[in-house]
Amino acid sequence: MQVLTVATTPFSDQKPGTSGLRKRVPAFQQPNYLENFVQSIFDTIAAPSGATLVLGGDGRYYNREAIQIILKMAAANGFGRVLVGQGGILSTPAASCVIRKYGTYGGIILSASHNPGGPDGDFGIKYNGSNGGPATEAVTEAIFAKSKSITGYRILDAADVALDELGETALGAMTVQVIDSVADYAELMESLFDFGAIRELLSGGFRIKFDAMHAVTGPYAREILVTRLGAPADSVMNAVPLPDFGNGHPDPNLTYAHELVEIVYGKDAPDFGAASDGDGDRNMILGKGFFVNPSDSLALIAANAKLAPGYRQGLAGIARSMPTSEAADRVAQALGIPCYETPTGWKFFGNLMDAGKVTLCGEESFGTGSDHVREKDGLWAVLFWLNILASRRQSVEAIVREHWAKYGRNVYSRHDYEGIPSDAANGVMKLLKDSFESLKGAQFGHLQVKLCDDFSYTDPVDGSVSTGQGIRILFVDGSRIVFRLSGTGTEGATLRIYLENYEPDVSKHHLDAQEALATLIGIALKISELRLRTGRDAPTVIT
Ligand code: VG1
Ligand code: CO
Repeated sequence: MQVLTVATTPFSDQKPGTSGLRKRVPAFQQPNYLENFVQSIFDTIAAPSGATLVLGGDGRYYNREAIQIILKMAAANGFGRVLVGQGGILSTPAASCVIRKYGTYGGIILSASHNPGGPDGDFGIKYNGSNGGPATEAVTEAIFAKSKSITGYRILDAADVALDELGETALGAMTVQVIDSVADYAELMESLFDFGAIRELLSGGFRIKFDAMHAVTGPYAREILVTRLGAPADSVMNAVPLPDFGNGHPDPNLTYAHELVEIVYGKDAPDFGAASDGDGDRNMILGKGFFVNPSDSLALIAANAKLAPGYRQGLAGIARSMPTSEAADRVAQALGIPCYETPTGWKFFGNLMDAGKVTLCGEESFGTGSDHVREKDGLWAVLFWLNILASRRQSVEAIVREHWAKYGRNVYSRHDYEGIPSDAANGVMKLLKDSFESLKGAQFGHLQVKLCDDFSYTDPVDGSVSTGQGIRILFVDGSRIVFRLSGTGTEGATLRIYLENYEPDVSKHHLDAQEALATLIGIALKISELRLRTGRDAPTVIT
């Protein structure tokens, strides 16, 4: 078998976004497109000869083809071994778990997460370091810089490797080891949560429904919820991963997981509902006819953490992304532990976890996780909730309402305007930045603006600075409006508006979030001229 050095020229559009490089499948299918990016990763990380790499993806269209290319390139670039999930499948948190467990030189994860898949859908790739977490901003920037000057890549001229049977195959001087996609992850979950108590809860008639959305978590949920915890088989729906996710949009929110939402709000609803996204790192939690806001979920897990065996010793600290509500901050304060505010994206949590500064992390975008891996983890959050429910034996809604009564309620919502023209989105952001001076001190009814800025973050561990992370309009009473452009979309721009207001008064906790946030929503629309500039009169998704 021969190592080929293939001459190539750079593509100008390989800048990774919030979570790796995401593009339409046809973009990745261009000759040399994937190869250039992979070689840029390998050149940047400079793994020692003979190093081990983890490789897997969420099973979306082009997963198998991409894995074959990357395996042959890894062999040609001096890796000694690659651990590949069976059939090329590894959820994002499982990949993180495997990297950590076997101490590999990081891994490559193929996923466009919650974005739709299929021949015209999205594909994505990212590198995670040896701590199991997404590459830091510095590494990401270095990969991008390499991609702009690349002149060639190395690939082994070899036949495809069989990926459906467990075991080892030689690929040149490298070994490809096909591993069980679920086993290591399931074992880790069993070490963190009280499976005995959850089994008892489930055998006592507590009914659950988990929607895998035809994405990667199907096999994980079956093994853990059905086989190990004894839930009836029909507790897991859409459990077979499909390359196009059954034409769905594997994003676990109230809009795209409507099939589950209808069940949970319908007649004969189960006691607990949950869903995960394309690559298994997100989670949506529902009770009987009740939606748990992801920011509240983080706070609740923090407040109840000691109920789970893996967290009995307590939490070192909590971190949340800036747009995530401050509900977790209140719990941290009560527990006497620090709470960090980072930019959006899991890569900012890695340093804090590695330094032992935080145990739990979360984002408003249905992302929750802990230092058991270095990614957010959908099924982990589901199991944490089941552990809490098994201990407390109350309904989901009762637990949330009790939490609000104790800490006050951080009323929260996110409005997404998806697929708007980039010019219009940039215009809104520019208008807001140009308005900082005039907005400061401005009065809107009973609300007064205290401060406006474009969020910037200094990493407390390595001192690196990340600027331009979202426009914040902060009010004197603690309410907030945040405007951000998405870094994960592949078409046009997605503008996100995050709204938050603190309500200590229990008698107002019954209010619907949209109702309670109506004034802030009005202010956000007014100061951004959003309707005028985008022609949209309603958000695409409301969370
Ligand atoms: C979105 C979310 C962000 C999350 C990111 C990756 O990013 O808002 O919180 O970390 O997706 O999640 P953006 O830039 O589109 O707002 V995943 O599940 O796509 O890896
Ligand atoms: Co995801």
